[in-house]
Amino acid sequence: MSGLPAWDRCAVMGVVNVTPDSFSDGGRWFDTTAAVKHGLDLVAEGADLVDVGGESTRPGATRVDEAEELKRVIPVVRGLASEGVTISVDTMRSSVAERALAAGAALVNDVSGGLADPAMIPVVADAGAPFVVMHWRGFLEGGNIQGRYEDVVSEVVDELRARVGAVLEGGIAADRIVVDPGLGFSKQAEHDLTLLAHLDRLLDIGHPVLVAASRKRFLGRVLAGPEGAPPPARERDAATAAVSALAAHQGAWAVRVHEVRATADAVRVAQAVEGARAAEGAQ
Ligand code: PMM
Repeated sequence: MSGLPAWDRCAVMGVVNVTPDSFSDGGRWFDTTAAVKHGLDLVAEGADLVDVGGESTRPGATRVDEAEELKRVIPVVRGLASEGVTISVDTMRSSVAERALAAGAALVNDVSGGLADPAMIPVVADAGAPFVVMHWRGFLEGGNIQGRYEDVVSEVVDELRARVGAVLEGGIAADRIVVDPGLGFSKQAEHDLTLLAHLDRLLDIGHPVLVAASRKRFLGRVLAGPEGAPPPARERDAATAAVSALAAHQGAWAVRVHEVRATADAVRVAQAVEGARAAEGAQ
């Protein structure tokens, strides 16, 4: 396999969290059969690939041990792969990535960008698999939850460039690297919004960009307004689809979402608008 899976528009990555405690959908798909069925439903709704994860990354979450993560993730990857689904595995552990790739996963999505486990980059390099490098400043505990920036866009871009350098040095081919601003990871709502306003700067890094805004806190803040209480995570799907349209319009490679249908429509609309622009240019 060379490069990344290719689509003719921004891809839709549907999320299957096989966890009892993920912040937006924890517990709902915490069983192999239910998780595989959910992944297939997401594909039927328009997902191009499915991101399977067995560890919650929400602030203050305790890490699951390796055996438990393997037990959650691998059967779901196997089940979806046997149905021909393109799968990414959302893990910070090299052992889980390695087993998931052997079970049929097509790419590795590591929210730590290879920082949490030094064996991650060699494992992905050996497998020749694509790798998502997310911007990460460490586990979400204490002062790390909020994140401090003088200039969030420049700092995230510089830190991502440094990680991409390390990943390349570790032997992962340039055409298999995706970057991700890590919305909500050591970032406050205004940081997330500023990053979305400057996706062009992330694209300038020179790798496809993944945007994972789905149901995140900053959307709760936007919907709540200055005084109000944020709506619960599951009431943030229309806002998520709005971000999907904006991200697709700006040239994102993929958007990672829990509710696929509205985002599948959003990326199609963005593609149609882009098609109209291209047709005009061709006249
Ligand atoms: N966010 C979450 C999990 N995995 N992967 C990438 N690449 N980027 C993200 O921003 C990201 C991720 C946390 O969200 P969830 O608990 O709702 O799945």
